[in-house]
Amino acid sequence: MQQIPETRYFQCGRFRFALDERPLVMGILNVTPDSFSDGGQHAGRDAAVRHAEQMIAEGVDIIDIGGESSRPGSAALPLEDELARVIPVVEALRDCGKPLSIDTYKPEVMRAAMAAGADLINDIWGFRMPGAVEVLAAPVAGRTGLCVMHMQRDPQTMQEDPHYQDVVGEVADFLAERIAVLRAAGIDDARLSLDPGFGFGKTPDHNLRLLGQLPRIALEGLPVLAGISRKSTLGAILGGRPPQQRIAASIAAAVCAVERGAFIVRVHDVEQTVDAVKTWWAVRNESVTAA
Ligand code: 8Y7
Repeated sequence: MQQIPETRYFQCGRFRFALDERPLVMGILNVTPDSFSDGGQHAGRDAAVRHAEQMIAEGVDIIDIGGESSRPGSAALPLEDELARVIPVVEALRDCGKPLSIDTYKPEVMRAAMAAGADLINDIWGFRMPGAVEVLAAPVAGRTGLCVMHMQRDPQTMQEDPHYQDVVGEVADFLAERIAVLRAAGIDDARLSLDPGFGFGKTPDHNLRLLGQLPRIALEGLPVLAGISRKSTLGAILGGRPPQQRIAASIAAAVCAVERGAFIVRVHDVEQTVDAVKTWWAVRNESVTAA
């Protein structure tokens, strides 16, 4: 008897994505502080909602909401400030029809965001902060998805001479260890996605080796998220070009990632990336119909 291959899924809170369908585009939504002096009391929230609506019109699949900058050298944001920035945006976008991801490593923000309607927790610390695994394993987390990212050291120091014997092997080993911890806590594989963490404690050559060998990161067939958009490796390739002039490079890198099996690409330039991923998908299927 012929075996029908089982379709696998990424469960992202209220949403479920088949892993054999078109790769997803995650749009980056940075929430800046509310300002009293210029735009009014809820300027940060209102600007974020407008940006989200624009990304939805451009075909975004997942919206990644972040209150704290993770850029190299950036400082940590106090808990109360992060909550005040992020939670009103989750509440405002809850019924926008797209899954909401929260970029945070703080268990208190994770818990509040899930209560407000978040579908996915994107943790650059890979759920290593005390209490993070427990929050995601608790019954209230339901089917909330997780993105488990690799980072060497911390955002303040990660770009000071990053070093590996075998970057791809070490990142894969780290992710395997985190998967084991999350499974042991009772978190279902369908909720997990993996991310090598481009730029988080890596040189441009480390990042390019990880991108080139991305299939080695797809442990156990779990979906891989790749975030390369406008990152400094692209600036290095382009002879020191600033972030706003790295758009074509970002789209090329996103296509390289999906070609190597990434299921989610995290990007600033949603419209262009959706077009590129749809085109890649049509070529892969040798048909326009599925796109
Ligand atoms: C990533 C990320 C950032 C990434 C995941 C930037 C929050 C830096 N990069 N999350 N966050 N993967 N999962 O330039 O690569 O966007 S912040």
